[in-house]
Amino acid sequence: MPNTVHVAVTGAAGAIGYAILPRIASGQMFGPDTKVALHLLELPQAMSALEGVVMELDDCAFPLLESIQISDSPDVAFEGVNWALLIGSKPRTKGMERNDLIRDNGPIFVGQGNALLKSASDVRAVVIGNPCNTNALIAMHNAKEIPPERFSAMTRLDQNRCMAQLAGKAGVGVSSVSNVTIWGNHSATQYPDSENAKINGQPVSTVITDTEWLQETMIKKVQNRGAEIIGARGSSSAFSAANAGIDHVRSLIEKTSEGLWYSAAVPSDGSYGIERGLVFSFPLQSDGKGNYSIVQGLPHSEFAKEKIEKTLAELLKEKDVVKDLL
Ligand code: NAX
Repeated sequence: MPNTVHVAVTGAAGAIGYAILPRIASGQMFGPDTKVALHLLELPQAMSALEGVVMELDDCAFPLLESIQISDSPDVAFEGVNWALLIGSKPRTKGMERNDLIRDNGPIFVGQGNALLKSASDVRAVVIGNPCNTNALIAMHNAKEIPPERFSAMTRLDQNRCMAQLAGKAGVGVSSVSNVTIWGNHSATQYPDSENAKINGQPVSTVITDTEWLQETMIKKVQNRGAEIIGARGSSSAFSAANAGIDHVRSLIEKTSEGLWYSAAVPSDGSYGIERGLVFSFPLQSDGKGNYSIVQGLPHSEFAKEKIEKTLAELLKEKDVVKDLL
């Protein structure tokens, strides 16, 4: 890790941008010994709002914040960045089909993949903008000389949501819950796996014996949590998404403790029979030197296999919808 980390954030004037920027600038993403140079990208019509965000960042007087650049050009914003948090994309509007959203947002990630390739030789890209798995696939395919394993998409919010549900049901603190895996797509087909998860080091099923709750209620709750929050708040998850973004990057950087894992969507290496190259959420462990590996050998019940097949089928369909962009 260089002494100063250059971090691009796209959609920086949006809701998640507003929640994540102070946390990056205060050192919560890269730690107390690393200075941060922010490279903020927005659409031309949002540059004025972005200037306001920059004023607020200035007014925080964060000791670790070395510099802030803003731009409406990906080539400029991505110049020399070490990390690119690709948050900006068009939100899904009422009545819009998922395929239309995929087609609408896909071109953004063609352009940003090209720009990363051109401007950033040592970059790790994290896609948060939805549909994040397929957007990451598009960016990766349009930045072919960047090693694919440097692209990931965020399913950490889903992992955190699942942990909170399990802790609530068991009546324990969330820190007692570990080894939760989100398999597949960041969408309503994702499979939040409690079969391999633990509470205080014990299999979840020995602590929560209500199988129907584990297989139906909890899974649906996690799959539909985003929609539930939109229903209650009138807008989508913002600070919990930003928080998950911090967790995602920290988990990629820091060595994972023995026996634990975290979830993120990364290009498949063929593990668990998932098509090679597809951006699929897996259990991961990091070595603390910038590399991760997919945890091997987790058992899947027939129930789990069926869920994984379903989310895999959705991702293969999404890939087909954008095949001309790859
Ligand atoms: P907002 O609409 O508040 O902000 C998005 C910002 O992106 C806007 O300021 C817009 O001007 C900018 N933008 C759009 N296209 C851009 C482009 N080509 N280049 C640069 N900036 C661009 O949305 P927000 O609530 O911040 O959500 C951002 C994205 O995160 C959405 O796609 C959303 O669906 C997705 N989410 C992903 C989550 C995940 O777990 N992976 C969870 C939260 C969230 O739903």
